[in-house]
Amino acid sequence: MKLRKGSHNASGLKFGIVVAKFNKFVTSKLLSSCVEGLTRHGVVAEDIEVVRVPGAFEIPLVARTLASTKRFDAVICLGAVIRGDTPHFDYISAEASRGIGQAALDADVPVIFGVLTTDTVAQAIERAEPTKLNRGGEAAKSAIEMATVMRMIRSAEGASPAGEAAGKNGARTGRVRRRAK
Ligand code: INI
Repeated sequence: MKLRKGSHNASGLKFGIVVAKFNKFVTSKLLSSCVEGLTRHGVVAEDIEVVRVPGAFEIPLVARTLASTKRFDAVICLGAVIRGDTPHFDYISAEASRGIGQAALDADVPVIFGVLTTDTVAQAIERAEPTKLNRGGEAAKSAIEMATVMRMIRSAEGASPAGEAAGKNGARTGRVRRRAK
């Protein structure tokens, strides 16, 4: 049996982040924790590209476009949808989650769902707080894990026992070279 899992060594990896401006008092915290999480694991600032969009509803298109460029090892989506008195919440959160999942499948690149969907403002703040649940940092970790495991399972090196020993945790050594079409 072979067990494959991603690592937390992200040096040399590139990430795109799509962040919604709506509920910025929450999403700005998600963004700073996410960037902090990436850099803590070895990502340099030049390898992070942030795109701001109006709200969570707009995230999927930009996420898919970024991911389709193949310039990134993973794309991270950050937003905060907070329930109000109308069904608006349901439409936006459903479209954001469906579209973000679809973006990953369409582009064949990990796209991480870091969009909070909460009943109250207090719940959103709690989940964005760096010292508490910190979903921005969690999204960064998931992105690194997915980026490294995807490299590993795609690389010929990583797929052989010899490569497993040589290519540490699917980081740079396991890079996939895409053939020109
Ligand atoms: N966008 C959010 O990101 N969070 C919300 O809570 C929200 N609410 O509640 O309305 C929200 N609405 C804006 C939406 O995402 C679009 O930007 C807008 O509908 C324009 O397409």
